[in-house]
Amino acid sequence: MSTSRDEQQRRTAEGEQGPEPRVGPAPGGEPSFRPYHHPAAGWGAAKSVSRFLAREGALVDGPRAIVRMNHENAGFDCPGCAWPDDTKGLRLDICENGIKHVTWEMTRKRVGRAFFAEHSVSELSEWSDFALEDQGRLTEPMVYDPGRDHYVPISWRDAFELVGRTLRELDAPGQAAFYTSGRLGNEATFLYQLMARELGTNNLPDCSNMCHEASGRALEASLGTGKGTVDLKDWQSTDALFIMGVNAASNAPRMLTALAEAYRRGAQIVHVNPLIEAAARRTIIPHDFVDMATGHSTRTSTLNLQVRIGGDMALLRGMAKAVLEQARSDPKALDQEFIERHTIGFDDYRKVCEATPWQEIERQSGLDRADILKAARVYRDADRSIVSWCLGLSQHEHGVDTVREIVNLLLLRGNLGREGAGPSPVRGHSNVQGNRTCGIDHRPSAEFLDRLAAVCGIDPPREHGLDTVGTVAAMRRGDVKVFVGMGGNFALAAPDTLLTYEALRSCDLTVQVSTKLNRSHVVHGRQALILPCLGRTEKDHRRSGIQSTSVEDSMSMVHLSVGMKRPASRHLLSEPAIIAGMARAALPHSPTPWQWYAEDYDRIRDTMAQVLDGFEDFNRRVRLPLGFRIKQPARELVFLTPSGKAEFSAAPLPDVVPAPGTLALGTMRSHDQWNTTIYSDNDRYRGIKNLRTLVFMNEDDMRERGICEFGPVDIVSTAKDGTTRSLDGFLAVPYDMPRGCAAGYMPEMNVLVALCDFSEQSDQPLMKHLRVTIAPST
Ligand SMILES: Nc1nc2c(c(=O)[nH]1)N[C@H]1C(S)=C(S)[C@@H](COP(=O)(O)OP(=O)(O)OC[C@H]3O[C@@H](n4cnc5c(=O)[nH]c(N)nc54)[C@H](O)[C@@H]3O)O[C@H]1N2
Ligand SMILES: Nc1nc2c(c(=O)[nH]1)N[C@H]1C(S)=C(S)[C@@H](COP(=O)(O)OP(=O)(O)OC[C@H]3O[C@@H](n4cnc5c(=O)[nH]c(N)nc54)[C@H](O)[C@@H]3O)O[C@H]1N2
Ligand SMILES: [Mo]
Repeated sequence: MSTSRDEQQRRTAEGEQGPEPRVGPAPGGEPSFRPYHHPAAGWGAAKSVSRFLAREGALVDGPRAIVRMNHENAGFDCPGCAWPDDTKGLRLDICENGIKHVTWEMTRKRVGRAFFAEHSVSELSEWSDFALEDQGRLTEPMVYDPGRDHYVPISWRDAFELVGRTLRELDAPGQAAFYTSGRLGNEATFLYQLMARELGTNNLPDCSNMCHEASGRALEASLGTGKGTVDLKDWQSTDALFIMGVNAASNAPRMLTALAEAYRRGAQIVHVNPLIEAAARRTIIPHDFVDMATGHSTRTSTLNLQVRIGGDMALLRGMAKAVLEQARSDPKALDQEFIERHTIGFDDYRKVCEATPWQEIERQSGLDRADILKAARVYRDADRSIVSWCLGLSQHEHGVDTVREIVNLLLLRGNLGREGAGPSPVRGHSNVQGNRTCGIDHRPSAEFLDRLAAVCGIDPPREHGLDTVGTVAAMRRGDVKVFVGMGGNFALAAPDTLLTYEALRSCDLTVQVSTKLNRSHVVHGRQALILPCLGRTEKDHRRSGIQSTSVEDSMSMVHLSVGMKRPASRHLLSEPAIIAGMARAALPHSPTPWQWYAEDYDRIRDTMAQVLDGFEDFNRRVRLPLGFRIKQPARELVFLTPSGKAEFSAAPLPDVVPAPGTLALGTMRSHDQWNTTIYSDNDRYRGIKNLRTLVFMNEDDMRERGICEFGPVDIVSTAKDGTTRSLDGFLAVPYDMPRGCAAGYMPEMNVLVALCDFSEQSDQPLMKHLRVTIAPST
């Protein structure tokens, strides 16, 4: 679909735009809905890739780059998702969405000074998000000129001085916040947190605050580690996989390979999701050339359970209850020895399971007892089980309790610390896990700060800083005056869009370090900078030679990524160089050798090796063929919990059943988007074309409300504080999902997510569980 700029300009000029600019490209045709019956990946994916490459004019650069992606110590890490590289190394382990993502960065289009001279910021703010990003790569630093309402060029030196001066003049360091999006490499991450802490603040909000915060906190509480304990080899040898709350075919497509292999091996694969997503059916693995040629597909599921939104904890409790009931006659149903030696809290957990009536478990999960027993039998019969999950579990009020319930279930049968078993969260951004490991944490531990202080000679602040929600609120109050975004698109990714806009606009200075133009550049503070950086695919040439950066995947593997493409512009700087530039200007008396670090990342790694657990001998180990795996104490059955054991939790079941007349609505991604980056208005696996402003509903819920297919509806969300937010004129699409549930796309629906609606357990915005009413448009 090729609308973008010209069409967009015409529409803008003719005043056709509504008050809110569109997110996706302008419609290229009539919206349509035809359920998709083909296997995931396969030729559908191949066709989509070739169309995309053709549109992006990347036919030459694209394929060559892809061959260099995710290869054993050569080439760059796919900036797509955080799924680990296949340890079999030589296979072309790539996916449709990874290719789109890399090509997106390698586009030949450029946004230079002429572009900014031509278009005022007011004009740009009327453009769709698609059109903004579609202009191509940013090429030089720009500063906002309020008199002319245009971005104008600024030298790197003056840009750093503006940041430095503004930070130096703050009344307190806590008046600045430093956001990270999960693509930032480990070395830049380390420098970034060092800068913030040397300035004197732990205000380090990150995308994780909206993503897997709940998973980290739950695993920390239960197992004394914030991460999963399994790796890809475990996936390749497990007997049963439970895949919960993830749309893998779109968001972690390389998981399809693991699922197909598991199926062929005879493993059981249980999908838990209100929707039956493409990964819960069949796949043709793109790198399996014989299957591609013959059209032979492999099943990727043995059981699908359509829970209600928020009903996962009830299902897990039901499975545990069934296993405990069986253990009365069959002691082998439990791993008694494991429970006695390695865990604490079992008796309380058993009591809470016994005390939770089946009727309540059925009501809260939205599933029949018979179906829950099927899942329990799979779990009971498997010698080794892995439970994997993503946002469908984490972005909820009770996300922490739910992930802890996963661990409870695993502990019952000793599914931890042995091959083929354990918890396996699917992380989002390619280095979001590495960010946390390397210090992006608004609640750092005292041990980490002590080591940082000792090694780096600084006096880091001890009080907790602000997370994402806290930062928006503080900007709005005027308590945070400087916002620095190290990647990402805060304006669109954060909840409560209009309020987040207000918050960013009330800042004295907003700084966005980015590769492409996005909403966060046109929704800005009184002063604003756009600082363009190298992408992961590009050669990073510093004084000591070509640099590499390291990243950590979902399964704790750390490896190097080396860009090989010529940079999009010769004025781009690497992220470490930009951070060093800002830090030097903001901290004139700093003991940290910022420039020296930015010249050679080996020097940063040497310091990291002294500060971070598990990074000993970093420079050598990261250069091993597949990098190295950070030790997971819980995998060795060493639990860094207060009791020194794995801790059962015994939380009561939350009430997630929607009140009469209301629905639970979850926001999610389409197949053709990467968070706030939208590639097209299609969602292939869900059968949608040319439409993003939609809401998926159960057919009976539609009928009851007098809503027909593609009928326009108004959606009103009610927040915890009773305030309401609304979206009008979205089109309803009947979908196979439980009654009482509805779903639609982020970021369009972020307008509905109240800032005050965050989980008490994780502080995560409730992006998967809004309380809404939906009615035909008036
Ligand atoms: N191509 C592509 N890849 C991506 C991304 C992208 O935007 N595009 N984003 C990356 C990022 S940052 C992340 S965090 C991940 C996100 O990966 P996902 O977690 O797959 O992201 P969502 O699209 O939000 O989909 C959530 C899934 O949870 C289901 N769900 C909703 N509510 C519930 C519930 O209550 N229970 C259960 N069991 N399921 C539920 C939805 O039906 C949907 O299948 O993907 C990463 N990878
Ligand atoms: N309603 C709702 N909201 C959500 C979610 C949801 O499920 N529902 N999901 C949440 C989740 S899981 C996440 S992770 C966040 C995502 O939030 P963010 O990470 O803030 O958003 P992205 O869309 O991934 O950021 C895209 C921008 O990153 C910049 N970029 C790309 N590559 C690079 C690079 O190499 N370096 C730098 N410096 N910049 C780069 C580009 O300018 C691009 O426009 O959104 C959250 N928001
Ligand atoms: Mo994420």
